Amino acid sequence: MPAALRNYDIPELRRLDVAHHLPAQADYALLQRMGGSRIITRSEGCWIHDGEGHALLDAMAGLWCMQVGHGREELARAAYDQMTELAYYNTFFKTAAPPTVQLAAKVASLLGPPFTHVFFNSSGSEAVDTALRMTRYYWQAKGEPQRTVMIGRINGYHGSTIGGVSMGGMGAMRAQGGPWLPDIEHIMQPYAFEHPDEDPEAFGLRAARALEDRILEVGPERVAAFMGEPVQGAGGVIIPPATYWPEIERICRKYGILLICDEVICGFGRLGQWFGFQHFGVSPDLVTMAKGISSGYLPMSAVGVAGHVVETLRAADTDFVHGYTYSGHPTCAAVALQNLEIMEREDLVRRTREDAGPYLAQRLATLVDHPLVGQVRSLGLIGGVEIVADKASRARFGGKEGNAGPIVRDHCIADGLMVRGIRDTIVMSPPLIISHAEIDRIVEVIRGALDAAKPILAEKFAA
Ligand code: PXG
Repeated sequence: MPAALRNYDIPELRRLDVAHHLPAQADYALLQRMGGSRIITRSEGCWIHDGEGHALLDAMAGLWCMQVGHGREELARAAYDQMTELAYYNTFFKTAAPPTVQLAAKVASLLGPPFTHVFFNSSGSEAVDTALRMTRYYWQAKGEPQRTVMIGRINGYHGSTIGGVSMGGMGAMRAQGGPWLPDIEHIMQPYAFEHPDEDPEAFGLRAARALEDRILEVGPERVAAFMGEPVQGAGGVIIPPATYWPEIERICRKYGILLICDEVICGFGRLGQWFGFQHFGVSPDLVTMAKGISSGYLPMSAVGVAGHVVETLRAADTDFVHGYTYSGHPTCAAVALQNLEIMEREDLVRRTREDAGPYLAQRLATLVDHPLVGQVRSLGLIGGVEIVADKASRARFGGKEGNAGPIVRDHCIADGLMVRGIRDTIVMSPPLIISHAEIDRIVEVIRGALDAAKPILAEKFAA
């Protein structure tokens, strides 16, 4: 805790917010009508506090990122110590700082074989751009420069840069502008809930085979890589059937294309293993990661690179002309190292797998009797509650996607629970330190919000 809590002039801050600040992903007219953003002033553990005295249980861990929770003095100290010794230096001049090199070795060891190396950036979007550029460079170095086609998925999220939106399959983002990068294809997502008549395992295979169909359509000699999140996060917490990833891997190997797992959300314990690919039992060639690597205390991201890819880059014998001012930032690296140290000391990955994750699943399961709940799903500490108008037919409110989530979410937030409403799903991704009592609270608030929203939804979307 800071020595003394600062006193803020909240009305003035909200006025300045409207007058001068354009926040991320917002409806600026709506924000103006609301009189500005909610000002969050302090936090500890799994809780955030706003300037008007409300406490909210942070079931989103910031933005899917604060594995060790809020208020860790050790991380502040790691930043202070590094800043006073060497706050910043670059990695362009054949130079590197101690924590940068140590973090690379640490992340490579957590990834395990065949991973040997790591390329650093600051954000998840930058990691995705690095993976795209490295993939192209790799195929050039291999003497197959015609392999430029990347394959992603509908509702995949890979960031907000032009590269990230191009690779991603988010309809609302892609509707704003374009043209996006050429040579990027999108296949169906493994969203079993939408295919109730199919056996989930058979559906998983069918969804994966959409990759093979697309490779054959495009021409296998033109395909560079497939990129996917082990569990689609921002796409609504879509957990694929167990058959899906092994089949994706088999297809990538059959056609010799690179497999890229975007672990920006799934990495660093979220699914109960250090990385999501470890849970699903596959072995990618590149892994993008961010968020949990530093628990969001400072911006840090990375691309894990398998040894055989590194060998190809080395054989190219030219500069990989890519990098950012802040690639391998020493202070961010020092904080990330300390964050991983805390995660290991507190055994947070095992705790997620064996204790908190199963407890969340068990508690979410108590919601299935609710008339609005079509499905609950979770893996480790990521979860979703899918809202339906009719349980038997799985019909959605208003007959199409996206009407119910935000309404139920607003009730949750009003009752002190920060969750997201993605289309018709309430999603959560709490800090890995969350207690059983806090998990109970999440489920209790969601039930209350569903009860409160039921008549509103029924009236608004009356047939
Ligand atoms: N890949 C994945 C899988 C992500 O979830 C990014 C890349 C991009 O990371 P940066 O650090 O550039 O934001 C993400 C980020 C949401 C939401 O709507 C999700 C993310 C970011 C912002 C909002 O749930 N994920």
